[in-house]
Amino acid sequence: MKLRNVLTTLTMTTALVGAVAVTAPSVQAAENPYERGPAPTNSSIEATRGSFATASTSVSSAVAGFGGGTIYYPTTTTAGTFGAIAISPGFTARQSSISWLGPRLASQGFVVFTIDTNSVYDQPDSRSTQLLAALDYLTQRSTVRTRIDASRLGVMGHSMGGGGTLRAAAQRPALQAAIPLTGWHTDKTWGDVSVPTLVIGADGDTVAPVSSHSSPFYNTLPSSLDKAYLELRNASHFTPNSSNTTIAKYSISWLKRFIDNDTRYEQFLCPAPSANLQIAEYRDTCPHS
Ligand code: 9J3
Ligand code: ZN
Repeated sequence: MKLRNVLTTLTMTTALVGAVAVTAPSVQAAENPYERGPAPTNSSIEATRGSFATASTSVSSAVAGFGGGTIYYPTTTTAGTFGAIAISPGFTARQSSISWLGPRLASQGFVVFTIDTNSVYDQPDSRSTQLLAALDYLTQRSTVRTRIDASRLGVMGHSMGGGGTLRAAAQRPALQAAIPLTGWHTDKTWGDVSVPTLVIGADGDTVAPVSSHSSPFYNTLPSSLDKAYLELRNASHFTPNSSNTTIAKYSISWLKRFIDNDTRYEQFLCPAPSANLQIAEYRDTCPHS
């Protein structure tokens, strides 16, 4: 090679190296455009609030398809759109029974809709229909719709709302995550679910015992699915009705991992946490896809 060509090659190489170094951060960001908030730590997922300031807005019970509710959302408009989650309460209960999850999850970077059902006596499959109606309202008609990425949605619910969560996952495979909390359903077979699902049960639940609800729910979900089973220790059917760090930290990790594709949270899910003072049992299908 002639000297001039060597110099040209060197110059081009230098320019390329420089360009790669300059663009590396944005290339990395482009690998996951859905990542929101700082890199997580065990403290950050256990904290009572995440890094985003939040606000809330009420939705009237006169709305069609469900019983109204409260939308909790990050106030920033410069961090991109957020994934969204609808959460249903259980039999005879109202949104107040699950409202602690609103600011807890929203402050981590999600739009969270805690709903009331049309009737507090509605059964799980009705709660499924209402959760899906609430998500449609959230993304199409709500005042915060422009803040939401409608392709990244999830569902949660307590008890019959957890049964509704499983049904909603079976009915709408486009959902990205589902988390039934001490779920209750007469249907014990969930092989038609293709939505990543974290089943949370309680060892002392006498209303929806894990042996006849959460455990068979988890076991009958496809073995090929990204799924996990978290059995809370020294916990009851009503443990999900007040602030609970174990529920929060694994719910946040699951929602981040599957709604935001945020693999920074994989460290909290795989390998599975061991049984401890808070966890009676944990099962999963790690590693996640
Ligand atoms: O939503 C729930 O708490 C379901 C458990 C229940 O009360 O079932 C009774 C039929
Ligand atoms: Zn079934």
